Amino acid sequence: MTSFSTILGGGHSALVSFACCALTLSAVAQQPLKTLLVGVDHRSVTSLNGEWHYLVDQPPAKGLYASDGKVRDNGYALNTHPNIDSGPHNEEYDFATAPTLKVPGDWNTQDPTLFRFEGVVWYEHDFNFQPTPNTRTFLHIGAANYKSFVWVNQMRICDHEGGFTPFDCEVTAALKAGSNFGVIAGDSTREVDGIPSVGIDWFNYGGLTRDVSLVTLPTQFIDDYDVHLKREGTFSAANTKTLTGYVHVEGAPEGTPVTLRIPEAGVNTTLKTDREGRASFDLQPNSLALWSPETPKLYKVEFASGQDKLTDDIGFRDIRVDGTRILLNGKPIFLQGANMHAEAPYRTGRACTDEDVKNIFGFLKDLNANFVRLAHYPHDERMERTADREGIMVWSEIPLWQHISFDKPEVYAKATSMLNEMIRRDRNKASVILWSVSNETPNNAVRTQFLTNLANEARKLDSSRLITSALLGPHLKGTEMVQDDPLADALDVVGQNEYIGWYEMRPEDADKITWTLPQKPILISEFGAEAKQGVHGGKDERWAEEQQVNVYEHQFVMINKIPQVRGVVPWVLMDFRSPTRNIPKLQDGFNRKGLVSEDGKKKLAFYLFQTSYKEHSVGKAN
Ligand code: GCB
Repeated sequence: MTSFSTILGGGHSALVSFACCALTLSAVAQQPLKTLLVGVDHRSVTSLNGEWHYLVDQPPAKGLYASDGKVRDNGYALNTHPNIDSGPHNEEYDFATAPTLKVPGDWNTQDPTLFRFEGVVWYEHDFNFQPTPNTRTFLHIGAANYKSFVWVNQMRICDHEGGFTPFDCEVTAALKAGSNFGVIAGDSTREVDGIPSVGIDWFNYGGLTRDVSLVTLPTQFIDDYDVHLKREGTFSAANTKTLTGYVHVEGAPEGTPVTLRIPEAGVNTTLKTDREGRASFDLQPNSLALWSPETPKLYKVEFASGQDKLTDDIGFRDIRVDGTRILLNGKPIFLQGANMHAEAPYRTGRACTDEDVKNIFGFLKDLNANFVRLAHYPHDERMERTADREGIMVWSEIPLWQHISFDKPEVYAKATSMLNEMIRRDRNKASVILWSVSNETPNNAVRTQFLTNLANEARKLDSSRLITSALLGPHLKGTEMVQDDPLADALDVVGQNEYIGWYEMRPEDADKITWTLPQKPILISEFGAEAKQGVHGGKDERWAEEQQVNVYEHQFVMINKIPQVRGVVPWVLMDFRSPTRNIPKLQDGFNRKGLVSEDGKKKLAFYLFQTSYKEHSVGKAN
């Protein structure tokens, strides 16, 4: 069997650990597997979404943690029904009569008493299951913030750390015919050595925030694949004739056949797995229509091996840097974008439904955007799927935000795990053009080494995309800005965040500022000002929509003078909840730099961008 560390990289085991000891392994034919199944949303699964009973385990969370900090397998995890009316007295909890939360969904916006709760909440769900011989079943969790501990029928199945990426834990041995139950303890406590660390400018929504399902597969199954346009030294029509990649079949002996078909491109080929279960290929399709924002063409790609089959929708395109230009399919592009947190429009809470994603893309399309930075962590997979279909290019980032413990090897292991999980989930999405390793980190040698290693790790995992990070600073010297952060050397595209006109100086000062920036493509990855929707006033009146417009107008003057700017990404598309935004009546717990309010009302600055993007009046592709 392929070891887990082979599948997801050595660091991953630090994040997802498999609680083998609680299982009766003698009853299990194969070692249970923890993995990350690619394309789960294109498989037929048993959804476990819906109502889950929940119990709050207030700090110090004695239901979950023993006094030595170890996770207890003999507490709430057992889901025993307590003796409430008669002795002997035992643990005082009962899932059966507990209220329910909707999964997927954060707990904060579903129970008013949990609005600001950061800690441990237990989830329990009863479900029916009929095992099928010669299959393996996985519990798929789209994301759970921040740590998860999983039991099925009292057996500890797996743990996971990281709030924004999926994981799959094998439950074959734990399931039985008929009624079953799953118990998941979620701990959203912020930790200094977590990623992110304790200080964040977004709401720390806790819980099972994305889809949960059971995925039943044949004993040998396709768990990972990568199909992309081969990247030649230069881009030309002659150089776009090869698709390259691999299909990985878990549990497959060497020589196992794998069929790869792309009917529309005339591909129908049988590959063979190697000793690792991986079937690599280079193949020549009929001429391909390349994916682009104007023509977001997706092909049906069919994979089959033994009893397993799966069809995905995949686009093919080439993205590269040439000097200070970004080329998509050989053509220089300018990214007209917006930043977005995974905040649900209108209803608030963590975005996780088709409706949330539809609303977000509605704003982007209306803005005439061709690009979105999904800040500051991987979002729901629906976002990339929609971006693929709608022709919106994507920046995807791990939650390595400002200060984290760069000096700790275990934190590096967590970062590589999150990077692995992000890339593995989305490497087949044509819309994703940039992997970001971090946002606004302090400029020092330890940090630079950490992030340079991480950028190289990202390249090793995926050599077909561009690597970026959002840098902060430098501070203004007179009217001059000189960005000399050495981290830029490790990046293909440099993100520059700056808030001239809001956190520093006056809006009109931007007109006179000159920038010295690396000779690489630059994205102005954050800029903006707060405005409360509906507040009107003079152009210098803080919190007025007119002032936000004024800041952006002066920013445009400045940006248009920087030759290597290849994209603008205002902060931020929509107002979002943040624990640090506490000015009553203006912020009320929201960061108000949105072009749209959280209830979907457009501010004046939205229309400024809409027009500028329509007329392509900010920035140049060349
Ligand atoms: C930043 C951060 C972002 C904040 C934003 C702000 O530089 O990258 O996460 O939310 O500024 O509004 O201050």
